Amino acid sequence: MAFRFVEFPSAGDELRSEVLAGLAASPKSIPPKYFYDEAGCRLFEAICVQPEYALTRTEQALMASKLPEIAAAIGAIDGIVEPGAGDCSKVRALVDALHPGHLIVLDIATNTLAEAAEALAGDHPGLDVTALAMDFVRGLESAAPYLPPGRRLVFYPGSSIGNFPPAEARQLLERFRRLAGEQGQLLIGFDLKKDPILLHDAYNDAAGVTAAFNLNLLQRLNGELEADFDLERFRHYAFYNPTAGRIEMHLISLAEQTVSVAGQCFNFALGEALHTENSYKFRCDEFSAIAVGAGWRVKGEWDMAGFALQLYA
Ligand code: AVI
Repeated sequence: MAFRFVEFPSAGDELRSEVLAGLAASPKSIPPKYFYDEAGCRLFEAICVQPEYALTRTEQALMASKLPEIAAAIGAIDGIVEPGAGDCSKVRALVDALHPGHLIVLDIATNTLAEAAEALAGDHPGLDVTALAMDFVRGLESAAPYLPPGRRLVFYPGSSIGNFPPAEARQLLERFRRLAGEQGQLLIGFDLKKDPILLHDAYNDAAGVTAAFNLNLLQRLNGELEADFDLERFRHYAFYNPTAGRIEMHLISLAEQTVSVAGQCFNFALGEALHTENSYKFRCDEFSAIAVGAGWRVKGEWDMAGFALQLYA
């Protein structure tokens, strides 16, 4: 088996500076990429199987039912690159259908990525697997030396693109364009606009897993930044904002309180919101306008029950 693991300089300093800047801002916010420590990765996997969170199941069903058609539309490729691959579960079916020689997976969740990519390499003896532990939003261009020559497919499933505001989503798609290269393609999944009650319920599951995922961010800061957040004094609050076309997730302070983070004090008023995530929802034409603006050309489109996959060249 061919497997290599490269860890880029620790994201620890960025966690500190970005969290302190976000808590000092008004309104307060923390980037959603910091949800994914080990506990956060496990909670996200649990979200994906909640009955209310149809996104992952629907994407899997769409991939499973349309895979031969999607693979035919993609054609022969030399390598797949998956930014934000996490536990590498989504790319397996594509690898089996497309038989690329190379797979490059990138993620900020170092341990989850390393274990999953090594297991995937073990299951595919002919595949050359490279796992790059990095914050790809900052360091995507550092992946260049590890890319195989030839026809590359960038795979970005799971509606992760929805976690970026539209202007940043467009910039990221431009960077994917450069990453893919001349003969490159992009297969991307995104959640569609739908009944707002369904969207609301997906981020307010009855078992409270999304609430635990949101609150785990504070737990992480307690452990990694010597913070003293009292999780009992913050409430998970998520809602669909139809004007902005996005789910917003917040942690609402249930009291007037002062929290210490990395030696600095931050005051929270009663009812004050700490904004932790946006999850944009699109119509197919809205999304393709962003991708075309980023230099891509639509090559294929498949959708099912409120979720879409688009192929670009
Ligand atoms: C990773 N991302 C696409 C998920 C989403 O739906 O925006 C993250 C998530 N947040 C709460 N539930 C799931």
